Amino acid sequence: MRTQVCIIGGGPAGLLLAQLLQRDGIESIVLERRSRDYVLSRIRAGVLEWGSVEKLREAGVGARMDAEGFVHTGTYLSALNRGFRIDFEGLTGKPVMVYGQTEVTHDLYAARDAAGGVIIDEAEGVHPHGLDTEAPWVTYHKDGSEHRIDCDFVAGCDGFHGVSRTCIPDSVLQTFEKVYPFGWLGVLSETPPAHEELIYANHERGFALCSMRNMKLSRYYIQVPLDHKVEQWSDDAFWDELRRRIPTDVAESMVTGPSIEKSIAPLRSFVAEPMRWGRLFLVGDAAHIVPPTGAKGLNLAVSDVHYLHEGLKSHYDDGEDEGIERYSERALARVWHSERFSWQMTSMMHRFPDQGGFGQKVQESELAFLEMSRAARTALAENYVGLPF
Ligand code: RFL
Ligand code: PHB
Repeated sequence: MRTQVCIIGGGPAGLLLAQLLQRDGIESIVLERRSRDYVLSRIRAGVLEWGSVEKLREAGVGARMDAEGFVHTGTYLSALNRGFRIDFEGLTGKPVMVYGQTEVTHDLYAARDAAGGVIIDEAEGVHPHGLDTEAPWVTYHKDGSEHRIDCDFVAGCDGFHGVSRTCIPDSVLQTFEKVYPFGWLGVLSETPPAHEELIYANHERGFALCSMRNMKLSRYYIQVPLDHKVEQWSDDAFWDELRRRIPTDVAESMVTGPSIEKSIAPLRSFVAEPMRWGRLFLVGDAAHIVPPTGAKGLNLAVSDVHYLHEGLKSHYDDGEDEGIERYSERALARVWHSERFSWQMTSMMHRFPDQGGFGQKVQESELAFLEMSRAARTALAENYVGLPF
């Protein structure tokens, strides 16, 4: 088989890239390790920056998002069981969209199917070759035999645990990492959201987040120690702990019910540089991870796709390679802004094992300053709604 761009990974980054390329007449094949059911059942991000909303519309996958997503013009931060609002729209002129990553992925698969896009799922042992030549190829196993795809470029959209990043020689690849000493225990429940906007809560017992998917489906998270297991958290224990950490008025009126999903995710900051080696481009979580506190992971995948799409389009349309040569530099500049913001939100909102009473007071003071200072709120809002691509 031959294609122009071989895309490893059928998550949001890989599918969106395939969709945008096809609209410009550039062929691609997506190789995904998992089954489609597995990919479509993963519950992950919930918040889209406005730039991501516009990119999804440009890719022709905005219709259901526009009909079913929720435009949020602000969010709440809470300390000492009392919340205050950050007015995104008033401070920056932009809102965000609450629309689950599961739905985005669903819409992308539907669009790829409608356009006749090739997505090979359950592709095992995917491996790129010849990345530092002009004629790379990718091999994989499926249905008991080995297959080969020859291509012009390889897009490594295979997430943090993918194969693509490991193909860049150690002498070239630099990595930067920070692992946080806690995780998020997340619960999805078929209950109305506790509040019409998201609430990020700082509490001396640990962070909590009230989020939502729609008016009948809510998503909550609480900070837990890294050694905790999902099994040790009954639904009742989860709801009790959540109520302790969020604003009192919200806790009192919150509707609880059985969880339909419960999982623990560790928190990490990670960046791999460069994001291009020869004819391989790293895109999304394959190159970087942010802790979820800033809601940036999926949005960074979208901005990487934007830069790569522009670069590949100039290459095929005009024979101009500046875009692909500067892909890594452009993407990384934006990645580091989001890394900084996500680290800062995480540091301000979570309980660290060694922070003590002094650290807690400093966090509460930082939140009080945000409540009091329009300039501080504007800086937060500008980052949250997303810096320009
Ligand atoms: P993905 O989604 O991990 O997709 C990678 C795909 O590659 C496949 N794959 C392979 N395929 C072939 N061969 C191999 N060797 C392969 N290895 C892996 C995988 O099966 C998978 O299908 O990466 P992508 O596309 O870069 O997308 C990134 C986002 O998924 C991620 O950044 C976000 O989910 C992060 N995130 C959030 N981001 C936001 O923007 N806003 C949020 O509100 C938000 N909340 C979250 C989050 C992530 C969370 N978890 C569980 C990590 C909340 C949570 C709890
Ligand atoms: C979510 O709804 O899953 C969500 C929302 C905001 C975040 C992280 C996760 O910052």
